[in-house]
Amino acid sequence: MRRVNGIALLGRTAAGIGGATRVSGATPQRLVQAATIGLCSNSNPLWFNRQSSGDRFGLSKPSVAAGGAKCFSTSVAQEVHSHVSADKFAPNDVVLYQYEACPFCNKVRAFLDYNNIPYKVMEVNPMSKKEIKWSDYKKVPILKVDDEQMVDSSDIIDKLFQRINPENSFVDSEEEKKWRQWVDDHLVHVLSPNIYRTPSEALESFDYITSHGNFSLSERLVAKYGGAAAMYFVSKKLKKRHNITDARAALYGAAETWVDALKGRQFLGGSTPNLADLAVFGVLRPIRHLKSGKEMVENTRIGEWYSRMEGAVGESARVNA
Ligand SMILES: N[C@@H](CCC(=O)N[C@@H](CS)C(=O)NCC(=O)O)C(=O)O
Repeated sequence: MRRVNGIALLGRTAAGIGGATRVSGATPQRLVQAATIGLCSNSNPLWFNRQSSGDRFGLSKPSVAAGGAKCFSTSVAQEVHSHVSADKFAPNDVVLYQYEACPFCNKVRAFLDYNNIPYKVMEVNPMSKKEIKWSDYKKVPILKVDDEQMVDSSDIIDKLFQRINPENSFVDSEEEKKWRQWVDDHLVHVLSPNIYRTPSEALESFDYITSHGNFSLSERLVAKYGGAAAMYFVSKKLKKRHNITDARAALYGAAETWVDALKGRQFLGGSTPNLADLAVFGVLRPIRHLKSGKEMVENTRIGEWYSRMEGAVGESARVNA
């Protein structure tokens, strides 16, 4: 039984980086499903080194203010985003239940960070999931906004966007909608075959996942080496499932496709990022400093946009780092 749980853990762990599907058992199939999700993470060194881009929306931040845990300047981007009403959305407590390396969780974090909505992170143990036992929903991300539970990354972002912009009925443009969907349907599936492409890349990925996730010491060791070995093989199946013949070519192709979609604009949203920009940035951020992410930046034109996004998103709004 312990062994079964251990394998299930590896699958869920793998899901942290590239996956989108529930992995609750020990079968290779489930490992494959898990690995389709990819990296869910937010604490690469770069994340913490960014300059604060200010309280863009002038949102009050009661949890931060009250706890004094973190200060935000109200400078640079506030001018750009000051059209958003300051006092329409001021939750007392925002908690993100997540896996650090999960791309869907990273999408949500990119949105929260960009909008300077202070949030706490509750890192979920992928094996026991005890942190989300209170919920009927068994995946991450789950966002608790005061007493309200929100699930599914895109739904969470839609809801938050509406709360921030109550006067604008939420109609994302066809273009924005199309590229947000592309992230979920295509981009996330390209991640796992890349980050587990070779034994050393699989080990690098699991080193990242296990050092940033919620694991006991013994789970960490099993997950790191066992997971890397398992996912190296599973990633071959994933390639087939998603009709990928050359993982790097698929990643570079996706990056180039995205740059083409920008049509020379700074962001898909024009002079400021829209929800599609935030989604692409969110799912790429966990792989950015892995070998696959570095090579993607070296070998495609995505680097400039990515750097602009880092600047626009600014530092993390997480309050319990
Ligand atoms: N459509 C969901 C997908 C969420 C999802 O698949 N999350 C993965 C982690 S990246 C998960 O929780 N899998 C179930 C598990 O780990 O047991 C979303 O966008 O939030």
